[in-house]
Amino acid sequence: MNRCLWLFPVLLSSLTAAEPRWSHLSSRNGDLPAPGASTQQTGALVADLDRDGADDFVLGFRQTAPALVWYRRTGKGWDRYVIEKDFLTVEAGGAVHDIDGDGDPDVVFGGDWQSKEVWWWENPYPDFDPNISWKRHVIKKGGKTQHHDQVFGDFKNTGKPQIVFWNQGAKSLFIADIPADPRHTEAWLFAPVYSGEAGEKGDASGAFKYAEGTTAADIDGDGVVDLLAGIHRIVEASANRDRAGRRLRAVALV
Ligand SMILES: [Ca+2]
Ligand SMILES: [Ca+2]
Ligand SMILES: [Ca+2]
Repeated sequence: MNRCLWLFPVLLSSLTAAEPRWSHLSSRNGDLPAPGASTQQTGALVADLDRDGADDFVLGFRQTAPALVWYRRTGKGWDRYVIEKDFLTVEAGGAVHDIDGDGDPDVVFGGDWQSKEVWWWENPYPDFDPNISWKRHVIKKGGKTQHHDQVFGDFKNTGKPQIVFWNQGAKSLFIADIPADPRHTEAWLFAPVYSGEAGEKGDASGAFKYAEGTTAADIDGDGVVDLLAGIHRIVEASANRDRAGRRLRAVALV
């Protein structure tokens, strides 16, 4: 009993210490620079793009240019850098990975219902200029529209991550290996991980009836990362590999 009594306040104090302290910062108050004129800020991605040990973040837009803005963490606040000065209709989502293997994290975003494209931007580290766009490359062009959510992970257990992205217009979740020379490969080869219904319900009016969401985690603890998407868990390829197509198997969770 004494031991329990002694542990209890220790637990309480550790829980108290772990509670985050939140501060509300707003461009309206001048805490951060305003991103741009678009009133639809679709994508948000956290990553340490300048590799200084402090997380930065990227916002995506789809009404007016610029399409992507990076908020770079500084000692005093945040500096605004334009990653994509042009107008694109960026969808919610975004992913980060060192696609070209040069040591810095590159970023991915997909187009919305008006776009058939998925893109990646080449991080120019360490030569950053707030007003010079990063070089944009095409991962997907053509086919169906809307690409709401992407994730990187070594789902095939090959030793090198792949990208998985939704293509809501195709009712499909696609997987693509990173090409050997991604800087000079426009439009990557991709294959469906899953196609069909994925529990989409839509809103009260019947609109927005599509599945979305992607994340990676080793759900079954076998050491190979699994994919969670929509309401389905997609198990890793190692156990269910099609020798020719490497298609993964979808397992409905609910
Ligand atoms: Ca940083
Ligand atoms: Ca890179
Ligand atoms: Ca697993």
